[in-house]
Amino acid sequence: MIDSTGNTVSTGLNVNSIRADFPILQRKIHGQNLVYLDNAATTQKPNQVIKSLTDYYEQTNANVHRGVHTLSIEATDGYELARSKVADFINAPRSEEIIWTRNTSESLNLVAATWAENNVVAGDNIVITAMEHHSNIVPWQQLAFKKGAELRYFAHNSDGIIDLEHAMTVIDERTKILSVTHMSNVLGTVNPISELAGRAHDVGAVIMVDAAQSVPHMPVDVQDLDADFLAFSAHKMLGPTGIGVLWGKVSLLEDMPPYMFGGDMILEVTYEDANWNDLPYKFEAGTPNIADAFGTGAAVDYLSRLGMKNVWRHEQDLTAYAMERILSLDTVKILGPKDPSMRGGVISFIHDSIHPHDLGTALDQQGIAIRTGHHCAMPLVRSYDVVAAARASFYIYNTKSEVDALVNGISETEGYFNR
Ligand code: C6P
Repeated sequence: MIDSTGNTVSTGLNVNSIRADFPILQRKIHGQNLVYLDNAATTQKPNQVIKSLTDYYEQTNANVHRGVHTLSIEATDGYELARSKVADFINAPRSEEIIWTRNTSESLNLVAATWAENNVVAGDNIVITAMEHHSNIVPWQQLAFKKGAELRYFAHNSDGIIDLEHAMTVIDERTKILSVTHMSNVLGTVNPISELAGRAHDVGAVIMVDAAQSVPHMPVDVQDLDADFLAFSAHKMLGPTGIGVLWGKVSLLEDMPPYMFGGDMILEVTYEDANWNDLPYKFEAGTPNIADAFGTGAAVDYLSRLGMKNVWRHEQDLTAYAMERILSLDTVKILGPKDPSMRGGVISFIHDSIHPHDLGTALDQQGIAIRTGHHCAMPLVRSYDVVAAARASFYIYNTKSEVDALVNGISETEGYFNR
């Protein structure tokens, strides 16, 4: 329910007060109020996150794990505190299971280049869905080529719902790893990770979850999911760019070789050889992204204060409203589940006569930011017999009046093209 000022009251978020935390939402684009609907690509940053970065550089800046001086100790404490906040946020049993990476893509590559490199042999198979982002396809393709392994896909129906029966048969005794998106960045589908994890574990495989689109938007509990590895990016959850997370079970991480070599990831180096530091440092070679870890901690604090259940409810509410409004146009087809309760706040759509890039450009003239293109999921988008789609994606600061602006913007664009 929305009150007279545009607040979503029933979902527990005070959207007006949230919006006041985001300076960029005051911007005008081509003289219009910014309507930012490209949150699946990256989210905007609240003052609290921006301030944590300036505070860090103004008050704390020093290298971590290296100094005995006050600044270095404070930087180390803050860097490790952020790690433990992230661990709590996804209910990881131990903070040393949180590895800082650059982003989801690097987290996925890390597992392909270390765990899978060590465990996949010729004749094995790697299983993914047909709705993956390129970052969860290409590393596995390359590994399969290198190892003589097979890359298998399991199907989904035309509504973007996974065919679990098919998945159960595609995953077999030669499956070593299953790597699945928790929520599709194109279809919005939320996939049944625990069921897939059960099947993976039954055949002795591990399951990696691409949580780039889920951790920012819904409560995610790695233990409930029964996952083995999970990857996400801070920039999609109010945090800075350039930092991401790999979570892995300690027993798996312990057995994996390092991904990169250098300072901080070693215990001892001689002229002849070296051995590796304890977790998580074994995977964090060189000076890490300290400032952005502070920023990620601030982003986690912000989301935790709102409550992830409330965040999810707000987005579901907005998604249901947006689907109804967009479909009322009759000129637009929405990809993904028809039932809004089966999806997150990502709506990809195709107009029957306006190319997505033209639509995106026309909407930008009205201050509305959406994404257009293949959304880094080329095989999936092409499977719908198109090369591009338009996509609106929501976050905590979006309102129903912004959805109205989008729908009016599409109508206006239709008027312009049909003139
Ligand atoms: N999707 C989008 O507009 P990085 O770029 O490493 O932070 O995240 C990669 C990634 C992996 N998996 C999924 C499901 C994703 O959605 C993304 C990023 C953005 O849809 C940018 S392409």
